[in-house]
Amino acid sequence: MTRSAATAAETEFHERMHAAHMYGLWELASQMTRHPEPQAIPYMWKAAVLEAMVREAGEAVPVGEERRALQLFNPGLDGKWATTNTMIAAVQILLPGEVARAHRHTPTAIRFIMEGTGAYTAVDGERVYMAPGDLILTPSWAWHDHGNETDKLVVWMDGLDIPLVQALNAMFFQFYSERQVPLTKPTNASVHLHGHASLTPTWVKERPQSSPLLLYSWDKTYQSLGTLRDAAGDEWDDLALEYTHPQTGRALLPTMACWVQMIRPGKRLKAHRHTGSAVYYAVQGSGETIIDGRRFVWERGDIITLPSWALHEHANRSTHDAAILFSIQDRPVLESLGLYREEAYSDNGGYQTVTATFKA
Ligand code: GTQ
Ligand code: FE2
Repeated sequence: MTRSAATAAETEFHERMHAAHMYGLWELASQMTRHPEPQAIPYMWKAAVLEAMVREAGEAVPVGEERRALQLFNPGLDGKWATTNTMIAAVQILLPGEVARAHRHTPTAIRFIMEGTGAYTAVDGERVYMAPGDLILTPSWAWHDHGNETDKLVVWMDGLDIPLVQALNAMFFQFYSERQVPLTKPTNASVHLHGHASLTPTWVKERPQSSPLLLYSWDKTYQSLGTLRDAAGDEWDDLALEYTHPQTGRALLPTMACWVQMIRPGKRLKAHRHTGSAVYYAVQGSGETIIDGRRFVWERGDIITLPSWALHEHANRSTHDAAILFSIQDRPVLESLGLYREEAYSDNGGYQTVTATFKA
């Protein structure tokens, strides 16, 4: 048999095999990558763009059935509803007097308040009031609506595990029969019950997978960061604190962890990489994060997405002011599946060589 005849026979066999919905492993070997090769890319949404766009949405789009939330699409993910492979981040605005209709869904949500004081999210009949820097949880399948009875707009970042829930074919969504869920608990009830550092009420027998504490106030968070100002910190993340489930000490949510980290003035942290993706929100100060050799210069209000296994290192650009990053991470998923791995970067004293600077 000639070489071209063999190739023709081979080609014909492959065509018939594909038509029968089969592929040879020899055709797929390139997908068994030596390490993760995410399709999501590192990207940054600048505060000025986010703020202008979300305000414009406030004028152009009424708050109808759906929430007025701008979903941050990762440019590497071909129009998929995703900021990382597992999570979506969004920026939501609620104008004075508005209510976002009550609903529930299996994706879990967090809100990190960017601007405005005194609006609320009601979660399963409990109103949780917002102030800048507060972290508010909406566990999977909990009824929720948002309301703003103040005379100023409120803006927050949403973080949800929507792409993960979609990949698992576990999406459920319902509107509530009325616009808002009747209140059945006092305001901030979860804070009164569970918001006592290291003191957990013994009579509460439920151990929900998501934290029963729905509000982590900026006051307490900032105070903790301040108290730790002279602590050792971490070589890669400096003063990084994980928000914890008050009963178990574990991640806040089964699918997402939340961190807040202070990078002290003048600090340049070392590079590392790990499985799992993250979305950062710059709460305060200014700094830079080098991701796979590219410099992302950030300031207050910017949002940055970090794909799995990307090398990254953070630095504070100021020598006198602290910089603070809030982040959501899918690490609990990787950990519970035995897929979490991390690796310190050891070349060049632990610092990457910068080859480019990010521009949107
Ligand atoms: O505010 O409940 O960005 O259900 C996406 C889905 C926000 C919300 C989002 C949601 C919400
Ligand atoms: Fe929702």
